[in-house]
Amino acid sequence: MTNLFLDTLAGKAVPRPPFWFMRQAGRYLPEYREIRAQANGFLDLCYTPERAARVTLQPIERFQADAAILFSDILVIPHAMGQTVDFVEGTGPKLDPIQSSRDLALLDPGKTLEKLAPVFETVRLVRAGLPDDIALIGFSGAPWTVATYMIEGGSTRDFNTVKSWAISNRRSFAIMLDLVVESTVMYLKAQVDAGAQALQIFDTWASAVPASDFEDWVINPTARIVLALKSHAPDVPIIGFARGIGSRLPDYIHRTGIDAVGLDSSVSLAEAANNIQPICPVQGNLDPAYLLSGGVEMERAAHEVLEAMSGGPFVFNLAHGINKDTPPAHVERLAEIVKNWGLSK
Ligand code: 1CP
Repeated sequence: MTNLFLDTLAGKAVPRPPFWFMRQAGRYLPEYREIRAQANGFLDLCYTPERAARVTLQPIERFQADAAILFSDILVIPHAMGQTVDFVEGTGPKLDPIQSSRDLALLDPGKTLEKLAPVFETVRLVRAGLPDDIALIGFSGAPWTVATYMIEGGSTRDFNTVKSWAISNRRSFAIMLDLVVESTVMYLKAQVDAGAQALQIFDTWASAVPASDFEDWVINPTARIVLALKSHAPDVPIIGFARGIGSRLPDYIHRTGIDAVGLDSSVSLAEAANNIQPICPVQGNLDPAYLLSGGVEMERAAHEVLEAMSGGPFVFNLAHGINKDTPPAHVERLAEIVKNWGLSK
């Protein structure tokens, strides 16, 4: 049975590039909003396997992506370690921020598997509901990105709180990254055991890290997760997505040990084809603003990405998550463009 997504990540030749879209399950879909409204909050949706499995499968039913991504969130890790995490309607995540080594001492990765058991059940339900030619992707946040929420207490624009805390409390910050690594390794291994066939590690805020701390805060924690997963499940490919790191990409790929890399839209197609694709399979990188706009501009931009990247191992995706105001018809049209790619040649 061919599986375009897994074959591509394994470096095999495929008839057309596989595709999926970051945040393909979510608020832009009316069928998502319907299930979301039945849940008692966002975390309740993540922890109710039947509902989480249904929203994972919704984009597959609507536009037949080549991969489904588990419906969960990167912030279930601090939640599983005992931090208070809440998703406030309209304002995003709110956490009781970690401010001292005393707060840190309260975090316990030991309950990760027990607390996240419903997520693993979601993975089993989704895998059972998917045909063999559609892959199931598991995921986590990278330790740096998860730590930004744990210390800032939510989303931030400037990262001043987390960065100054990390700089003034280097030992405590290293301990905190260790705790996140430990919990994340258990979380990802259990996703694989339940049926995830590939993993993506989201380092959405990697660009905020100073070059002098990049090794300690981004490379090393990610490399430790990759190494642990490779000893557990050597054949499960790991995609690293460190947003906005530009010229640091080759170093990030080589030194973390990831199998494939997600690219944001600041990476030009020439740069991707000439300098990144020779290192490993790439995934990306249509800016979601083109998907939001739709029409001929979206078609042209999508064809440009396909044309530039199809010479090597390539998974078509967006440069970051789908905007919540995106018309589902635009997403269906984009899926059609990728599926028809190559047929007319
Ligand atoms: O109420 C809702 O429905 C909330 C919206 C929502 C959704 C649909 C949140 C809250 N999380 C999710 C699901 C989600 N989150 C997925 C699942 C599947 C899919 O992609 O279809 C994934 C992979 C994530 C990952 C995630 N969560 C990231 C990394 C990827 C990215 O988008 O950069 C981050 C940073 C988060 C944190 C988060 N979760 C939710 C919000 C509003 C935020 C904050 C984002 C921010 O700070 O800007």
